[in-house]
Amino acid sequence: MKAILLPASLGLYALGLLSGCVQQQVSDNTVKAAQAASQQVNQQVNQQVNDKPNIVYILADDLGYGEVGVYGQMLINTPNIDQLAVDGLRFTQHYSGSTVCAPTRSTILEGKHTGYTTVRGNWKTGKGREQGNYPLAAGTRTIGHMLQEQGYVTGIFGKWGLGGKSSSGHPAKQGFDYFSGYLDHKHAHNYYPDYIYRYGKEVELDNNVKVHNLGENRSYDYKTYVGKQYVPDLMLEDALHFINSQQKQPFFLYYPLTIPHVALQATEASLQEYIGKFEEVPYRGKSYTPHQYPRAAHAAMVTHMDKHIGKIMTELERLGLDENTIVMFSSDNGASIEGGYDDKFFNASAGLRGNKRDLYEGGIRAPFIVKWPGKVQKNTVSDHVSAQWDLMATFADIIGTKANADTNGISFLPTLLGQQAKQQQHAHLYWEFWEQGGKQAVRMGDWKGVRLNTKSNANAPIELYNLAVDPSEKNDLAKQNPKIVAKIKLAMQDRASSEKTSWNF
Ligand SMILES: [Ca+2]
Repeated sequence: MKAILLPASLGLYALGLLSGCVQQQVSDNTVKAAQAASQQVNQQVNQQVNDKPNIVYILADDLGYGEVGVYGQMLINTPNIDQLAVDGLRFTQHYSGSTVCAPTRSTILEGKHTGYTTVRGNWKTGKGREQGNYPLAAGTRTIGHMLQEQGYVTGIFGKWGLGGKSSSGHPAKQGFDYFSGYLDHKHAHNYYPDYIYRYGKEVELDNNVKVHNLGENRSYDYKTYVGKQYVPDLMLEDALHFINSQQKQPFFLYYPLTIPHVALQATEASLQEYIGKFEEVPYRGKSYTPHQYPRAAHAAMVTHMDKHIGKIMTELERLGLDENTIVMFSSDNGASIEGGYDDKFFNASAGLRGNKRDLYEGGIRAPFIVKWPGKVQKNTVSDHVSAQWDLMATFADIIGTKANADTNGISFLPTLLGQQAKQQQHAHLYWEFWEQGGKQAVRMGDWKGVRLNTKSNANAPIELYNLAVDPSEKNDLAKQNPKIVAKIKLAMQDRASSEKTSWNF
Protein backbone atom coordinates (compact mmCIF):
# COMPACT_ATOMS: atom_id res chain seq x y z
CA MET A 1 0.00 0.00 0.00
CA LYS A 2 1.39 3.41 -0.98
CA ALA A 3 0.82 6.59 0.99
CA ILE A 4 -1.74 8.93 -0.56
CA LEU A 5 -0.67 12.56 -0.41
CA LEU A 6 -3.46 15.10 0.05
CA PRO A 7 -3.58 18.74 -1.03
CA ALA A 8 -3.01 20.71 2.17
CA SER A 9 -6.34 22.63 2.11
CA LEU A 10 -8.36 19.50 1.35
CA GLY A 11 -6.61 17.74 4.17
CA LEU A 12 -7.47 20.55 6.58
CA TYR A 13 -11.09 20.56 5.36
CA ALA A 14 -11.28 16.84 5.97
CA LEU A 15 -10.07 17.40 9.49
CA GLY A 16 -12.85 19.96 10.05
CA LEU A 17 -10.50 22.89 10.50
CA LEU A 18 -11.83 24.95 7.56
CA SER A 19 -15.45 23.78 7.50
CA GLY A 20 -17.02 26.82 9.20
CA CYS A 21 -15.87 29.49 6.77
CA VAL A 22 -16.32 27.29 3.69
CA GLN A 23 -19.96 26.45 4.46
CA GLN A 24 -20.95 30.12 4.79
CA GLN A 25 -19.87 30.91 1.25
CA VAL A 26 -21.27 28.04 -0.85
CA SER A 27 -24.62 26.68 -2.09
CA ASP A 28 -26.31 23.50 -0.78
CA ASN A 29 -25.14 21.47 -3.75
CA THR A 30 -21.63 22.59 -3.23
CA VAL A 31 -21.92 21.66 0.44
CA LYS A 32 -23.10 18.17 -0.53
CA ALA A 33 -20.23 17.81 -2.98
CA ALA A 34 -17.83 19.05 -0.35
CA GLN A 35 -19.25 16.60 2.18
CA ALA A 36 -18.79 13.73 -0.28
CA ALA A 37 -15.25 14.91 -0.93
CA SER A 38 -14.71 15.17 2.82
CA GLN A 39 -15.89 11.60 3.31
CA GLN A 40 -13.58 10.40 0.59
CA VAL A 41 -10.68 12.30 2.09
CA ASN A 42 -11.46 10.83 5.51
CA GLN A 43 -11.18 7.39 3.97
CA GLN A 44 -7.90 8.41 2.41
CA VAL A 45 -6.63 9.69 5.75
CA ASN A 46 -7.55 6.36 7.33
CA GLN A 47 -5.76 4.57 4.54
CA GLN A 48 -2.75 6.79 5.05
CA VAL A 49 -2.67 5.90 8.76
CA ASN A 50 -3.03 2.25 7.82
CA ASP A 51 0.12 2.50 5.76
CA LYS A 52 1.93 2.05 9.04
CA PRO A 53 2.18 -1.71 9.21
CA ASN A 54 0.40 -3.63 11.93
CA ILE A 55 2.81 -5.59 14.08
CA VAL A 56 2.10 -9.00 15.58
CA TYR A 57 4.81 -10.25 17.95
CA ILE A 58 4.29 -13.84 19.06
CA LEU A 59 6.46 -15.07 21.92
CA ALA A 60 6.47 -18.72 23.00
CA ASP A 61 7.43 -19.60 26.58
CA ASP A 62 10.40 -21.93 27.19
CA LEU A 63 10.45 -23.14 23.60
CA GLY A 64 13.94 -24.39 22.73
CA TYR A 65 15.86 -23.37 19.61
CA GLY A 66 15.25 -26.79 18.06
CA GLU A 67 11.56 -27.30 18.77
CA VAL A 68 10.13 -25.99 15.52
CA GLY A 69 10.24 -27.93 12.25
CA VAL A 70 12.21 -25.31 10.34
CA TYR A 71 14.80 -25.34 13.13
CA GLY A 72 15.25 -29.11 12.85
CA GLN A 73 12.48 -30.56 15.02
CA MET A 74 11.56 -34.08 13.84
CA LEU A 75 8.90 -35.18 16.33
CA ILE A 76 6.59 -32.21 16.84
CA ASN A 77 4.35 -30.86 14.08
CA THR A 78 4.53 -27.09 13.57
CA PRO A 79 3.23 -26.55 10.01
CA ASN A 80 2.01 -22.98 10.56
CA ILE A 81 5.25 -21.74 12.09
CA ASP A 82 7.16 -23.52 9.33
CA GLN A 83 4.95 -21.74 6.78
CA LEU A 84 5.93 -18.39 8.32
CA ALA A 85 9.53 -19.26 7.46
CA VAL A 86 8.55 -20.19 3.90
CA ASP A 87 6.81 -16.83 3.62
CA GLY A 88 9.52 -14.86 5.40
CA LEU A 89 12.98 -14.60 6.93
CA ARG A 90 14.40 -17.02 9.49
CA PHE A 91 17.17 -15.86 11.83
CA THR A 92 19.77 -18.39 12.99
CA GLN A 93 21.64 -16.17 15.47
CA HIS A 94 18.87 -14.37 17.32
CA TYR A 95 18.86 -14.26 21.11
CA SER A 96 16.34 -14.07 23.90
CA GLY A 97 16.74 -11.12 26.22
CA SER A 98 17.36 -13.44 29.13
CA THR A 99 17.27 -17.08 30.16
CA VAL A 100 13.99 -16.87 32.14
CA CYS A 101 10.60 -15.24 31.64
CA ALA A 102 10.46 -11.87 33.42
CA PRO A 103 13.80 -10.31 32.46
CA THR A 104 13.31 -11.29 28.82
CA ARG A 105 10.01 -9.43 28.82
CA SER A 106 11.70 -6.44 30.45
CA THR A 107 14.40 -6.33 27.75
CA ILE A 108 11.71 -6.33 25.05
CA LEU A 109 9.61 -3.63 26.70
CA GLU A 110 12.53 -1.33 27.56
CA GLY A 111 14.92 -2.09 24.70
CA LYS A 112 17.78 -2.71 27.11
CA HIS A 113 19.84 -5.80 27.91
CA THR A 114 19.90 -7.33 31.38
CA GLY A 115 22.86 -5.19 32.45
CA TYR A 116 20.56 -2.15 32.34
CA THR A 117 16.95 -3.30 32.20
CA THR A 118 14.73 -2.85 35.27
CA VAL A 119 13.58 -6.43 35.79
CA ARG A 120 16.49 -8.86 35.90
CA GLY A 121 14.88 -11.86 37.57
CA ASN A 122 11.60 -13.63 38.32
CA TRP A 123 10.84 -11.91 41.62
CA LYS A 124 7.49 -12.58 43.22
CA THR A 125 5.51 -9.82 44.92
CA GLY A 126 2.05 -9.71 46.53
CA LYS A 127 -0.28 -12.47 47.61
CA GLY A 128 -3.50 -13.98 46.29
CA ARG A 129 -4.92 -11.94 43.46
CA GLU A 130 -2.53 -9.10 44.21
CA GLN A 131 0.29 -11.41 43.18
CA GLY A 132 2.68 -10.18 40.56
CA ASN A 133 6.36 -9.81 39.90
CA TYR A 134 8.95 -7.07 40.32
CA PRO A 135 7.34 -4.18 38.40
CA LEU A 136 8.47 -1.88 35.65
CA ALA A 137 8.87 1.59 37.12
CA ALA A 138 6.45 4.49 36.72
CA GLY A 139 7.65 6.84 33.99
CA THR A 140 9.14 4.10 31.83
CA ARG A 141 8.69 4.64 28.08
CA THR A 142 8.08 1.13 26.80
CA ILE A 143 7.83 -0.22 23.28
CA GLY A 144 4.05 0.00 23.82
CA HIS A 145 4.22 3.73 24.64
CA MET A 146 6.41 4.32 21.61
CA LEU A 147 3.83 2.70 19.33
CA GLN A 148 0.91 4.48 21.02
CA GLU A 149 2.65 7.81 20.37
CA GLN A 150 2.59 6.92 16.67
CA GLY A 151 -1.13 6.18 16.59
CA TYR A 152 -1.00 2.46 17.26
CA VAL A 153 -3.59 0.62 19.32
CA THR A 154 -1.71 -1.81 21.53
CA GLY A 155 -2.85 -5.07 23.08
CA ILE A 156 -1.14 -7.80 25.07
CA PHE A 157 -2.77 -11.22 25.29
CA GLY A 158 -0.96 -13.83 27.37
CA LYS A 159 1.68 -13.65 30.08
CA TRP A 160 2.72 -10.19 31.22
CA GLY A 161 4.97 -10.84 34.24
CA LEU A 162 6.25 -7.28 34.81
CA GLY A 163 4.07 -6.10 37.68
CA GLY A 164 0.91 -6.99 39.60
CA LYS A 165 -2.58 -5.59 39.76
CA SER A 166 -1.92 -2.39 41.73
CA SER A 167 1.70 -1.88 40.75
CA SER A 168 3.47 0.63 38.55
CA GLY A 169 4.14 -2.26 36.18
CA HIS A 170 0.54 -2.99 35.19
CA PRO A 171 0.22 -3.18 31.37
CA ALA A 172 -2.32 -0.33 31.36
CA LYS A 173 0.42 1.91 32.81
CA GLN A 174 3.12 0.48 30.57
CA GLY A 175 1.88 1.24 27.08
CA PHE A 176 -0.94 -1.22 26.45
CA ASP A 177 -4.52 -0.23 25.70
CA TYR A 178 -5.81 -3.76 26.17
CA PHE A 179 -4.69 -6.66 28.33
CA SER A 180 -5.94 -10.22 28.70
CA GLY A 181 -4.06 -12.95 30.51
CA TYR A 182 -1.89 -13.55 33.52
CA LEU A 183 -0.11 -10.76 35.34
CA ASP A 184 1.91 -13.17 37.47
CA HIS A 185 4.30 -15.94 36.42
CA LYS A 186 3.20 -18.48 39.01
CA HIS A 187 -0.45 -17.90 38.18
CA ALA A 188 0.57 -18.65 34.58
CA HIS A 189 1.88 -22.12 35.54
CA ASN A 190 -1.75 -23.27 35.52
CA TYR A 191 -3.52 -23.51 32.16
CA TYR A 192 -6.82 -23.98 34.00
CA PRO A 193 -6.75 -21.31 36.73
CA ASP A 194 -9.81 -20.19 38.67
CA TYR A 195 -9.58 -16.65 37.26
CA ILE A 196 -7.95 -14.73 34.45
CA TYR A 197 -7.92 -11.13 33.21
CA ARG A 198 -9.90 -10.51 30.05
CA TYR A 199 -9.78 -7.05 28.56
CA GLY A 200 -8.60 -5.74 31.92
CA LYS A 201 -11.36 -7.36 33.98
CA GLU A 202 -10.84 -10.13 36.51
CA VAL A 203 -13.02 -12.98 35.20
CA GLU A 204 -13.93 -16.12 37.18
CA LEU A 205 -13.32 -19.34 35.26
CA ASP A 206 -15.10 -22.65 35.52
CA ASN A 207 -11.94 -24.50 36.54
CA ASN A 208 -10.98 -26.28 39.74
CA VAL A 209 -7.41 -27.35 39.12
CA LYS A 210 -4.24 -27.00 41.19
CA VAL A 211 -0.76 -27.44 39.73
CA HIS A 212 1.43 -26.83 42.81
CA ASN A 213 1.59 -28.30 46.34
CA LEU A 214 -0.35 -31.39 45.31
CA GLY A 215 0.84 -33.52 48.24
CA GLU A 216 1.73 -37.18 48.59
CA ASN A 217 -1.78 -38.41 47.89
CA ARG A 218 -1.99 -36.67 44.54
CA SER A 219 -3.67 -38.32 41.61
CA TYR A 220 -1.37 -39.52 38.84
CA ASP A 221 -4.08 -39.30 36.19
CA TYR A 222 -3.55 -36.27 33.94
CA LYS A 223 -7.33 -35.91 33.60
CA THR A 224 -7.43 -34.76 37.22
CA TYR A 225 -5.59 -31.63 36.07
CA VAL A 226 -7.79 -30.79 33.11
CA GLY A 227 -10.36 -28.06 33.65
CA LYS A 228 -13.06 -26.64 31.44
CA GLN A 229 -11.59 -23.34 30.25
CA TYR A 230 -8.12 -23.55 28.72
CA VAL A 231 -6.49 -20.15 28.94
CA PRO A 232 -4.58 -20.27 25.62
CA ASP A 233 -7.92 -20.74 23.85
CA LEU A 234 -9.35 -17.71 25.67
CA MET A 235 -6.29 -15.68 24.71
CA LEU A 236 -6.75 -16.62 21.06
CA GLU A 237 -10.40 -15.56 21.25
CA ASP A 238 -9.43 -12.18 22.75
CA ALA A 239 -6.58 -11.64 20.30
CA LEU A 240 -8.86 -12.36 17.33
CA HIS A 241 -11.40 -9.93 18.75
CA PHE A 242 -8.63 -7.33 19.07
CA ILE A 243 -7.58 -7.82 15.44
CA ASN A 244 -11.20 -7.50 14.32
CA SER A 245 -11.71 -4.31 16.33
CA GLN A 246 -8.74 -2.43 14.88
CA GLN A 247 -9.50 -1.67 11.27
CA LYS A 248 -8.89 2.08 11.24
CA GLN A 249 -5.69 2.42 13.18
CA PRO A 250 -2.52 0.38 12.98
CA PHE A 251 -2.23 -2.12 15.80
CA PHE A 252 0.44 -3.84 17.83
CA LEU A 253 -0.56 -7.29 18.99
CA TYR A 254 1.85 -8.61 21.58
CA TYR A 255 1.04 -12.29 22.01
CA PRO A 256 3.22 -13.91 24.69
CA LEU A 257 1.81 -17.43 24.95
CA THR A 258 2.43 -19.57 28.04
CA ILE A 259 3.03 -22.62 25.82
CA PRO A 260 5.04 -24.84 26.21
CA HIS A 261 5.96 -23.81 29.78
CA VAL A 262 4.94 -26.47 32.32
CA ALA A 263 2.61 -27.58 33.89
CA LEU A 264 2.06 -30.27 31.25
CA GLN A 265 -1.56 -29.48 30.45
CA ALA A 266 -2.73 -30.10 26.90
CA THR A 267 -6.29 -30.15 25.63
CA GLU A 268 -7.68 -33.63 25.13
CA ALA A 269 -8.05 -33.16 21.37
CA SER A 270 -4.43 -32.03 20.97
CA LEU A 271 -3.19 -34.81 23.26
CA GLN A 272 -4.95 -37.53 21.30
CA GLU A 273 -2.89 -36.60 18.21
CA TYR A 274 0.24 -37.74 20.04
CA ILE A 275 -0.75 -40.51 22.48
CA GLY A 276 0.89 -43.72 21.30
CA LYS A 277 3.47 -41.97 19.13
CA PHE A 278 6.29 -42.00 21.70
CA GLU A 279 7.56 -44.39 24.33
CA GLU A 280 6.50 -42.85 27.60
CA VAL A 281 7.80 -42.93 31.14
CA PRO A 282 4.98 -41.49 33.25
CA TYR A 283 5.96 -38.33 35.10
CA ARG A 284 4.95 -38.70 38.74
CA GLY A 285 4.86 -35.02 39.43
CA LYS A 286 6.97 -33.09 41.89
CA SER A 287 6.69 -29.37 41.77
CA TYR A 288 4.20 -29.60 38.89
CA THR A 289 1.35 -31.89 37.84
CA PRO A 290 1.90 -35.57 36.95
CA HIS A 291 1.21 -36.94 33.50
CA GLN A 292 1.03 -40.48 32.09
CA TYR A 293 2.08 -39.21 28.66
CA PRO A 294 4.55 -36.39 29.30
CA ARG A 295 6.13 -36.51 25.85
CA ALA A 296 2.78 -36.54 24.09
CA ALA A 297 1.55 -33.72 26.32
CA HIS A 298 4.53 -31.51 25.49
CA ALA A 299 4.29 -32.15 21.75
CA ALA A 300 0.53 -31.59 21.88
CA MET A 301 0.98 -28.21 23.55
CA VAL A 302 3.47 -27.03 20.93
CA THR A 303 1.20 -28.17 18.09
CA HIS A 304 -1.75 -26.49 19.80
CA MET A 305 0.23 -23.24 19.84
CA ASP A 306 1.08 -23.73 16.18
CA LYS A 307 -2.62 -24.11 15.34
CA HIS A 308 -3.36 -20.85 17.13
CA ILE A 309 -0.73 -19.09 15.07
CA GLY A 310 -2.39 -20.55 11.97
CA LYS A 311 -5.72 -19.13 13.12
CA ILE A 312 -4.22 -15.67 13.60
CA MET A 313 -2.72 -15.81 10.10
CA THR A 314 -6.04 -16.93 8.60
CA GLU A 315 -7.88 -14.11 10.33
CA LEU A 316 -5.40 -11.52 9.07
CA GLU A 317 -5.94 -12.85 5.54
CA ARG A 318 -9.73 -12.95 5.92
CA LEU A 319 -9.72 -9.29 6.94
CA GLY A 320 -7.35 -8.33 4.15
CA LEU A 321 -4.76 -7.20 6.69
CA ASP A 322 -2.05 -9.75 5.99
CA GLU A 323 -0.31 -7.69 3.30
CA ASN A 324 0.26 -4.80 5.70
CA THR A 325 1.05 -6.78 8.84
CA ILE A 326 4.46 -7.80 10.12
CA VAL A 327 4.30 -11.11 11.95
CA MET A 328 7.18 -12.16 14.17
CA PHE A 329 7.64 -15.38 16.10
CA SER A 330 10.21 -16.11 18.82
CA SER A 331 10.69 -17.66 22.29
CA ASP A 332 11.47 -16.02 25.63
CA ASN A 333 14.25 -18.43 26.65
CA GLY A 334 15.62 -21.90 25.96
CA ALA A 335 14.07 -25.27 26.68
CA SER A 336 13.20 -26.10 30.27
CA ILE A 337 14.15 -29.24 32.17
CA GLU A 338 11.39 -28.90 34.75
CA GLY A 339 8.00 -30.46 35.37
CA GLY A 340 8.34 -33.61 33.23
CA TYR A 341 9.58 -31.82 30.12
CA ASP A 342 11.90 -34.25 28.30
CA ASP A 343 14.14 -31.85 26.42
CA LYS A 344 16.72 -34.49 25.48
CA PHE A 345 14.15 -36.72 23.79
CA PHE A 346 13.03 -33.86 21.57
CA ASN A 347 16.57 -32.51 21.04
CA ALA A 348 14.93 -29.28 22.11
CA SER A 349 18.12 -27.19 22.05
CA ALA A 350 19.23 -28.56 18.64
CA GLY A 351 22.55 -29.71 20.08
CA LEU A 352 23.37 -26.41 21.74
CA ARG A 353 24.75 -26.51 25.29
CA GLY A 354 22.49 -25.85 28.24
CA ASN A 355 18.87 -25.03 28.94
CA LYS A 356 16.65 -22.41 30.52
CA ARG A 357 18.59 -20.68 33.34
CA ASP A 358 21.92 -21.16 31.49
CA LEU A 359 23.73 -18.46 29.57
CA TYR A 360 25.19 -21.06 27.24
CA GLU A 361 23.54 -21.00 23.83
CA GLY A 362 20.82 -23.51 24.76
CA GLY A 363 19.50 -21.07 27.34
CA ILE A 364 19.35 -17.99 25.13
CA ARG A 365 19.52 -18.79 21.38
CA ALA A 366 16.00 -18.36 20.10
CA PRO A 367 14.04 -19.20 16.98
CA PHE A 368 13.03 -16.00 15.23
CA ILE A 369 10.97 -15.72 12.06
CA VAL A 370 9.66 -12.56 10.41
CA LYS A 371 6.97 -12.41 7.73
CA TRP A 372 6.32 -9.05 6.08
CA PRO A 373 4.83 -9.42 2.61
CA GLY A 374 6.44 -7.30 -0.07
CA LYS A 375 9.26 -6.18 2.24
CA VAL A 376 10.91 -9.30 3.61
CA GLN A 377 12.03 -11.72 0.93
CA LYS A 378 10.32 -15.08 1.16
CA ASN A 379 12.05 -18.25 2.28
CA THR A 380 15.29 -16.58 3.32
CA VAL A 381 17.71 -17.12 6.20
CA SER A 382 19.89 -14.61 8.04
CA ASP A 383 22.81 -15.17 10.39
CA HIS A 384 22.67 -11.55 11.60
CA VAL A 385 23.46 -11.51 15.33
CA SER A 386 20.54 -9.83 17.08
CA ALA A 387 18.58 -9.94 20.31
CA GLN A 388 15.13 -9.16 21.59
CA TRP A 389 16.24 -5.81 22.99
CA ASP A 390 16.69 -4.81 19.32
CA LEU A 391 12.92 -4.84 18.80
CA MET A 392 12.35 -1.30 20.09
CA ALA A 393 14.98 0.19 17.76
CA THR A 394 13.69 -1.91 14.87
CA PHE A 395 10.05 -0.93 15.37
CA ALA A 396 11.12 2.73 15.69
CA ASP A 397 12.99 2.43 12.41
CA ILE A 398 10.02 0.79 10.68
CA ILE A 399 7.49 3.44 11.70
CA GLY A 400 9.80 6.45 11.55
CA THR A 401 10.19 7.38 15.19
CA LYS A 402 12.89 7.21 17.84
CA ALA A 403 13.64 4.45 20.31
CA ASN A 404 14.64 5.48 23.83
CA ALA A 405 17.99 7.27 23.83
CA ASP A 406 19.40 4.77 26.32
CA THR A 407 18.46 1.66 24.33
CA ASN A 408 21.10 -1.03 23.89
CA GLY A 409 19.32 -2.15 20.75
CA ILE A 410 20.24 -1.76 17.10
CA SER A 411 17.59 -1.78 14.39
CA PHE A 412 17.70 -4.89 12.22
CA LEU A 413 15.38 -3.32 9.63
CA PRO A 414 18.18 -3.35 6.98
CA THR A 415 18.44 -7.13 7.44
CA LEU A 416 14.66 -7.46 7.07
CA LEU A 417 14.83 -5.50 3.82
CA GLY A 418 17.78 -7.51 2.50
CA GLN A 419 20.12 -4.51 2.74
CA GLN A 420 22.97 -6.28 4.52
CA ALA A 421 25.53 -3.62 3.61
CA LYS A 422 23.56 -1.07 5.64
CA GLN A 423 23.17 -3.33 8.68
CA GLN A 424 24.94 -2.02 11.78
CA GLN A 425 26.46 -4.73 13.96
CA HIS A 426 26.57 -5.01 17.74
CA ALA A 427 30.03 -4.50 19.23
CA HIS A 428 28.86 -7.09 21.73
CA LEU A 429 25.72 -8.59 23.28
CA TYR A 430 25.49 -8.99 27.05
CA TRP A 431 23.48 -11.08 29.52
CA GLU A 432 23.57 -11.41 33.29
CA PHE A 433 21.50 -13.66 35.52
CA TRP A 434 21.53 -13.68 39.30
CA GLU A 435 20.39 -17.27 40.03
CA GLN A 436 22.60 -20.35 40.55
CA GLY A 437 25.57 -18.36 41.85
CA GLY A 438 25.35 -15.55 39.31
CA LYS A 439 26.27 -15.67 35.63
CA GLN A 440 27.41 -13.32 32.87
CA ALA A 441 27.82 -13.88 29.15
CA VAL A 442 29.07 -11.83 26.20
CA ARG A 443 28.79 -12.51 22.50
CA MET A 444 31.47 -10.61 20.56
CA GLY A 445 31.71 -11.54 16.88
CA ASP A 446 32.07 -15.33 16.82
CA TRP A 447 33.40 -15.34 20.37
CA LYS A 448 31.32 -16.20 23.38
CA GLY A 449 32.47 -15.56 26.93
CA VAL A 450 30.72 -17.12 29.92
CA ARG A 451 31.48 -16.37 33.57
CA LEU A 452 29.92 -18.43 36.38
CA ASN A 453 29.75 -17.94 40.17
CA THR A 454 29.90 -14.18 39.97
CA LYS A 455 28.17 -13.85 43.36
CA SER A 456 31.12 -15.36 45.20
CA ASN A 457 33.76 -13.90 42.88
CA ALA A 458 32.97 -10.95 40.63
CA ASN A 459 36.27 -11.67 38.84
CA ALA A 460 35.69 -15.38 38.36
CA PRO A 461 37.49 -16.84 35.34
CA ILE A 462 35.85 -16.43 31.93
CA GLU A 463 35.26 -19.41 29.66
CA LEU A 464 35.77 -18.65 25.97
CA TYR A 465 34.23 -20.43 22.99
CA ASN A 466 34.44 -19.87 19.26
CA LEU A 467 30.86 -20.33 18.08
CA ALA A 468 31.89 -20.42 14.40
CA VAL A 469 33.57 -23.79 14.89
CA ASP A 470 32.19 -24.83 18.27
CA PRO A 471 28.50 -23.88 18.50
CA SER A 472 27.99 -26.39 21.33
CA GLU A 473 30.56 -24.57 23.50
CA LYS A 474 32.66 -27.63 24.29
CA ASN A 475 36.21 -26.31 23.93
CA ASP A 476 37.23 -23.56 26.32
CA LEU A 477 39.85 -21.48 24.50
CA ALA A 478 40.38 -18.88 27.23
CA LYS A 479 43.98 -19.84 27.98
CA GLN A 480 45.03 -19.57 24.33
CA ASN A 481 43.33 -16.17 23.79
CA PRO A 482 44.05 -13.83 26.70
CA LYS A 483 43.51 -10.68 24.60
CA ILE A 484 40.00 -11.75 23.59
CA VAL A 485 39.24 -12.67 27.20
CA ALA A 486 40.40 -9.21 28.29
CA LYS A 487 38.01 -7.58 25.81
CA ILE A 488 35.14 -9.71 26.99
CA LYS A 489 35.97 -8.91 30.60
CA LEU A 490 35.72 -5.23 29.74
CA ALA A 491 32.37 -5.77 28.00
CA MET A 492 31.09 -7.48 31.15
CA GLN A 493 31.65 -4.20 32.99
CA ASP A 494 29.27 -2.37 30.64
CA ARG A 495 26.34 -2.62 33.05
CA ALA A 496 24.75 -0.72 35.92
CA SER A 497 23.79 -1.91 39.37
CA SER A 498 20.16 -2.81 39.85
CA GLU A 499 18.00 -1.18 42.54
CA LYS A 500 17.17 -4.75 43.54
CA THR A 501 20.29 -5.70 45.48
CA SER A 502 19.70 -9.47 45.14
CA TRP A 503 20.25 -9.15 41.42
CA ASN A 504 23.70 -7.62 41.79
CA PHE A 505 27.05 -9.25 42.34
CA1 LIG B 1 10.00 -18.63 29.79
